[in-house]
Amino acid sequence: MIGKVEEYLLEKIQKEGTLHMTLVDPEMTSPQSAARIVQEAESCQSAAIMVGGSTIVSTSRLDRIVKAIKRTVEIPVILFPNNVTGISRYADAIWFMSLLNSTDPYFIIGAHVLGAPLIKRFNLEPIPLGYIIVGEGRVASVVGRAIPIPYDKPELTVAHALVAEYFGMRFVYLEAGSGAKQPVPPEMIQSVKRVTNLRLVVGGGIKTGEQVKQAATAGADIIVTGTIVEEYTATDKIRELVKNTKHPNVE
Ligand code: 1GP
Repeated sequence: MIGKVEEYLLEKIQKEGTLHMTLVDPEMTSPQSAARIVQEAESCQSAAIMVGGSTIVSTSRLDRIVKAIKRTVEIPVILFPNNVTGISRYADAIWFMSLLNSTDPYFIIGAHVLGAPLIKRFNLEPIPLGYIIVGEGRVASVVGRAIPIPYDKPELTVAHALVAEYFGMRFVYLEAGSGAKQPVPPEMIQSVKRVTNLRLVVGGGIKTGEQVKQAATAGADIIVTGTIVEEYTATDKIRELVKNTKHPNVE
């Protein structure tokens, strides 16, 4: 069943075209600076806040950060879990994500079996998502034991995305890895967009308005940036990123 947050995202994509989401990594920030970043993100029209990071183990720290974010902004807060420790009762929704190119069943289905009852108990909205690590992969691929798909093999990424679609997932995420030197290439985004009907999320290494524009033009429905807003005083940067989600096909 489609919940409130997913409904909000789908409507917003329909109306506005590509969206921007701001990712907060609880290990890289304090509750105070998370609050500052998300306030700026909301004022720059970032569509939602994602909270997660590859190596989170402290759920109490995660809870503190999510609470601080919820106190500060109205836009939805969506968990981006690396493991069962990435679940917080204070968020609105959770990407219920399977790492499709992991070599370890734990990251494909195992953590999910452990986490699902908790998600139910906390009344979090699960949004089903196929997660595919490509290119450099970075820490996400080490932690998730994935074999990243090389950038020159878009057909393999398409095959994984089709699996997500046939399994009934509604979103697919092409992840280059946080801090990747080269974001997901537009050709790979295009290939996936052409073949599947899924909403397409793209992230990892996106730092400039130009890169946002390229990903949006290639067909990304949601563009996620994390590292860049930790490095800068966020407002100008986020404004630049959000502005460039609007590509020529969209008013
Ligand atoms: C990581 O795709 C996200 O999971 C964001 O990456 O930190 O490089 O923006 P960055």
